[in-house]
Amino acid sequence: MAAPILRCISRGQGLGTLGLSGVLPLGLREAHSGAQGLLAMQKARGLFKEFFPERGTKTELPELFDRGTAGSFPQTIYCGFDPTADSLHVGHLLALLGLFHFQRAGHNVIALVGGATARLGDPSGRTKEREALEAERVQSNARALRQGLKALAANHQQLFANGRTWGSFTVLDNSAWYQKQDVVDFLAAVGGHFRMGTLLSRLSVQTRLKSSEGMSLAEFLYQVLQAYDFYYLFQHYRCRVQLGGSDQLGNIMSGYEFIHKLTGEDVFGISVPLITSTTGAKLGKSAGNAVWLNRDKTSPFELYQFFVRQQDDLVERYLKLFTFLPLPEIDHIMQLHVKEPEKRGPQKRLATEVTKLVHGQEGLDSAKRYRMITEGGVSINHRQVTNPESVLVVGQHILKNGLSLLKIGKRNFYIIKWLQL
Ligand code: YSA
Repeated sequence: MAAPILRCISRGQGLGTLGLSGVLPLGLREAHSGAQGLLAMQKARGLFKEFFPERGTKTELPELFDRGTAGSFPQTIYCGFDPTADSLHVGHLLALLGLFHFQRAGHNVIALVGGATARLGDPSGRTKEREALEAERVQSNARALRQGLKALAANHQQLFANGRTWGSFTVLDNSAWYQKQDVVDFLAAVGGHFRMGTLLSRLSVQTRLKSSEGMSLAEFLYQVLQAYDFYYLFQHYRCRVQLGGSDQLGNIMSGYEFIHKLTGEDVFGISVPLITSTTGAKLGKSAGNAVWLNRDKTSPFELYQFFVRQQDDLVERYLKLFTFLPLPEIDHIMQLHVKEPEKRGPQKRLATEVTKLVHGQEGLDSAKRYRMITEGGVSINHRQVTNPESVLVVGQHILKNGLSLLKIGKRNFYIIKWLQL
């Protein structure tokens, strides 16, 4: 690495005075006026679960994000995603939504692809070691994840920004700073700042050490790399907050301790709750129950169906977590649901909002077309077609005279004339 590994900002040097300039744009005033700040609002939605370190979360952390208090605006927040597969999934989406909320409030966010960390495998929340991934595989997965993150951020901007000024969305890959890293230099500079007792005390490590399989050194060192990333982003991007699922808290704490030791500065961690399946397993690749965001792996229709099938007891929570709908509107949707539960209004709204965010209007339209077919809303030549993938058969769907009679819904009839058969 060309840059020095540790560039120490002297203890006590404040980062809290980056300057509050300009007038609050209208969109932000709308979103953040009133007594409730950004963090309190997201806590009320159930999106932000834990804040770290405890002692800073009553005053310092909220003040970082709310204009007019501490005066350090905008902040930079990051969340990491390891490319262990070639697509993001619904669990990742929740962490990404956490970043989007900060971006909407005018802060700069970084989605960090773990092109280096994925080679080691994060032991957090795992009972078994990850299958080792070859470098080329990780590289191509990382490329796919970077694309996926950028596409989602672009959809988000296009669908919701409405000319408002938001913070930036930057995609980075930690292989950029580990690729040329000399291992001896790294261990000599960084290793001395970590205490074995603290590293060993992490739940992720304890769980694995107690398992029959034990834990590899590569996995054990994972938290050191994630801690160093936080430090790197703190130094280069003034990033003071790391966001992640609850399973990431141990790794985030390691980053906090490392940065605090070196610089005397406080940084913070925020967690989002883990989305689980009906059996309680964390939704993701490891449990084999991932709902992917890449349409080649999970089609827009399947994504829509995943959300439309959610039970009544979860749907309100998911509307708060996975959509940007204001809380009063969600209340209203739920009140209507009590009167007409058979319409599954909240489920349809949830599925619509998420599918549109992930796949855009075109993806949502395609999901709805598929849904209409599978629900028996389409017939060709008076025969219902319920498989959207079914092939048009000459003589059955296309009559000898080159015509088809298409019926969509109850009232829409079309005569199709095929020019070439
Ligand atoms: C983080 C920071 C770094 O500097 C470097 C790498 C990382 C990646 C991190 N250690 C990790 O392995 N994350 S992950 O790829 O497994 O998931 C990405 C994010 O989505 C994490 O914050 C994770 O907690 C979250 N996530 C995954 N499945 C989830 C979920 N959040 C909610 N519900 C789920 N089912």
